[in-house]
Amino acid sequence: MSNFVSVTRDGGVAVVTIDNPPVNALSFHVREPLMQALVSLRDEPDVAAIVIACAGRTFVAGADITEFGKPVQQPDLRAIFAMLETIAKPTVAAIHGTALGGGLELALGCHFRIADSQATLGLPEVKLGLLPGGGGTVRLPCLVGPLKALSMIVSGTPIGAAEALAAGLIDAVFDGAPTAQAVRFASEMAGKGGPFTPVRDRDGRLDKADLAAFDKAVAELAKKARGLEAPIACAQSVRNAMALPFEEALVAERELFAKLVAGDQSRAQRHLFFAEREAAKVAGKDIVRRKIARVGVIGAGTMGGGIAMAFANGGFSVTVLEATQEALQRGLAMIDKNYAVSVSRGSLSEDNKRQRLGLFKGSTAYDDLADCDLIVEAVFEEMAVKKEVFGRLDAVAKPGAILATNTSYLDVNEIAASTSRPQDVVGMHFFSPANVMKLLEIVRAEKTAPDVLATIVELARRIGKVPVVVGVCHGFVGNRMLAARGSESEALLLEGATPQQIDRVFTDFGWPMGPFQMGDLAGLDIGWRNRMARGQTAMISDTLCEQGHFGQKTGRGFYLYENGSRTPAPNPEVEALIRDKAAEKGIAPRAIGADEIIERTLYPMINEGAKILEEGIAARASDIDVVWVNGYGFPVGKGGPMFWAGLEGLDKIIGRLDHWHERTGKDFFKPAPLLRQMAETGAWEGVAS
Ligand code: 3H9
Repeated sequence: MSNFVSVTRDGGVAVVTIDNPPVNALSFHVREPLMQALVSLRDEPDVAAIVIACAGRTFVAGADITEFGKPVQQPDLRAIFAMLETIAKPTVAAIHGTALGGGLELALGCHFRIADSQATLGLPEVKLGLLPGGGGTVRLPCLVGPLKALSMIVSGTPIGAAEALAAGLIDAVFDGAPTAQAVRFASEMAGKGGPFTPVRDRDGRLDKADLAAFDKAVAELAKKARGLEAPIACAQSVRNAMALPFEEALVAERELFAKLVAGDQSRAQRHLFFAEREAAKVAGKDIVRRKIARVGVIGAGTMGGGIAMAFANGGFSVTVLEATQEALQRGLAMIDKNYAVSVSRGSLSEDNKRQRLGLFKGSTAYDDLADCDLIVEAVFEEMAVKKEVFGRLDAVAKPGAILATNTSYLDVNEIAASTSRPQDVVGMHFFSPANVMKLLEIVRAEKTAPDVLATIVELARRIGKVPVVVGVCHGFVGNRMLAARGSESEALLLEGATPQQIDRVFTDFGWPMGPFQMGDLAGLDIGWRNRMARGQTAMISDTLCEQGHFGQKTGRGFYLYENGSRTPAPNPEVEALIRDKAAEKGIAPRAIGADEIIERTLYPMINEGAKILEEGIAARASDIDVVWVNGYGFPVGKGGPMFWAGLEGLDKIIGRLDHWHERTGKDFFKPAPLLRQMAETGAWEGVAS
C-alpha cells in the first residue's frame, strides 16, 4: 500500500505492518496510509480480525517528536485511535521491542494487546514535558486502574511484559514471532465471536471511591515536581478520566497537551532529547570499535567502586585493583553493601545481586590487569600519582587496551605522554555516585585515536551513561563552568546574601539544590584542594576547610548536619564568619535580590560556555546542555544553560554581563566574543531553535 504501511492476509486475519525505521514513529507518512488501511479493512467482509504489527526492531515508539511545534497534518493520532474503536471485528496489537507513547496509545485503541516477553511498554511523554495526548491518560486507567496509570504516566518509566500482564495492560505474553502469535490469537478471538469491548468502555477499574487516595498521591507528586508542569498535567488528566465522561476527559487531555507542547518546558525537554542523541555521535560511522569484555578499575574508593559497579551493571567482568588487601576488602565490602541496599529497596533481585557480584575480581597486583581491554584509573587527583599509575599500566596492559583516566580537572595530554601509547589514552570523567549519575565526559586528548573515542562513546551508552565528548582544559566543560559560578556565589555572601538565600534562589529556579548545599554534599575539601593546587582562594569555604568542616561528611559545612542528618540546618557560625570576613574586607552588607543572584551566578556560566565553544572544547552548545542537565542537576524544564540563555535573551545577558564587568572588573563577566557575535547575528544555532 505504501512504503511505510503494508497489509497482508493470513486466512481471515489481515496484518497491518508499520515499517518506519528506526523506531516506527507515527509520522504523517505513516498515519495517512495507516488510517486508509484500517478504514478499508473495517469494511471488508472477508476480514474477520485485524493485527497491527511492526517491522524492524520495535513496535511503535511514539508519535514523531520532530513534528511537534509544527502544524498538525491530518489524520492525527486521535482520529486514528477513535476510528480503531469503531471496528467491530477483533483488533490485536502485536508488540515487540518497545511500545511507547503514541505506540502504546495505538495498542490501547485495539481490543487486545499481546507482547513478546522481552518487550517494554510505557508512556514516557512526561520526559518530553508532555502528557500522553492520544488518549493514553484516559484509556490506560480503564485497564490498569488510576493509581497504576498515574505511576506509569508520571514516572514515564516503561514496564516489562510480565508486569504489564499482571496489571491487566496486555492479554498475553509470548516468546518470539510476534506477528504469527498475534494472527493465531486474533483468529481465536474472531472464532469466539463478539461483541468485543473497546478499552474505553472497560472502565470498571475507575472506581470513583479511589479519588481521595488518588488526590493524596497527586499531592505527594506536586511536591517533587520542582516547577515542572507536565507531571501535574499528567495527574490532572488521569483524574479527569475518573471524574469526567470519556469524551470530555479526552477533550480535556487534548487541551492540556496543546498547552504543554507549545510551552517552553516541553521545547526545552525535546531539545534535550535530541541533544543527548547528537552528543553520542562521533565522526567516522565506519570506524571499527575495539572489543571490550573485561574492564579494570584502579582504586576501590567511592569513585572507583562506583565506576566498577557501573560496568558490572552493564554486564562487564571487572577487575578491581587496590594498593593493599585491606583497602581492597573495604572497597569490595562497600560494593556489596551498595547492592544490598538496592535489594532492600526492591530495585534489584537477590539473584541479580549475586550475578553482578560474580563479575568482580579483586587484586593488588598490576599484572592482573594484563587481560583487561579497558582500564580506568580512579586514584588520587594529583598529576604525579596519575603519571605513576599510567607508567605502570603501560608496562602491563596488553597491546590495544584502552587506558582511561577518571580525572576531573587534570591535563589528559600530560597523562597520556607518560605512556608509550598516547593514542590509547582517553579521559572518562564519571560523576559521583558513578553507578547512578548518567553523565560521562569523555575527554579526547590530542593523540587519542578515533577508534578509541568511538569505542568509549558506544560503551558509555551500553552501560547506560549519557556520553559527551570534550576537549582538554582545566575542569573540562562541567567543572570549568562550575568554577565561574562558585567563586561568584562566595562573593555574594560577603556582600550580604546568606547561603540559605542563594540556595533558595537556585531551588526556586528548579535545581534540586543550591551551590552551598551541593558543596556540603560533595565535600568542601574537594574544591579546596583544587584551589590550593592552582593558587586560588575562596574566603569562606577555605576557612571552613581549615577548621576541618567539609560539609555533610564532617557534620558541618555551610550548614549543620546534626546526628548524621542529611537535612541542612542554618549554621550560625557561618553567618558570623561571613560578617567577620566582610568587615575585614571593608564590605558593608546590603540587601541582594534574586535577580542579582541569578545574573551573577548563572550568566557567567553561559559566558564560560561560549568560551568553551570558541575554543572547541565542546563541539556544540547542546553538548554543554547535556553535561549540565545530566551531571549537575540543571533543571530539565529549562533545557540546560545554553538553551536557557536563548530563552532569557542573549542581549539581556550581555547587557548585564557588561554591567557586572564594569562594576567588579572581574574577567569572567566580560562577554565572550562569540556571545556578542551570536547575539548580533541572531544565531544561537542548535540551541534555542
Ligand atoms: C508521543 O508519543 C505523544 C503522543 O502521546 C500524543 C501525540 C498527540 N520520534 O534513542 P535512539 C530517533 S511523544 C522521532 O538512539 P535506542 C532518535 O532521535 C513520543 N524520532 O535509539 C534517533 O535518531 P538519530 C513518546 C525518534 O535504540 C533514532 O530514532 N515516545 C523517536 O537507543 C534512534 O533513537 C518517546 O518518548 C520519536 N518518537 O532507543 C520514545 N524516537 O539516529 C522516544 C526515537 O537521527 N524514543 N527517535 O539520532 C526512545 O525512548 C528511544 O528512541 C527508544 C530506542 C527506546 C525507542
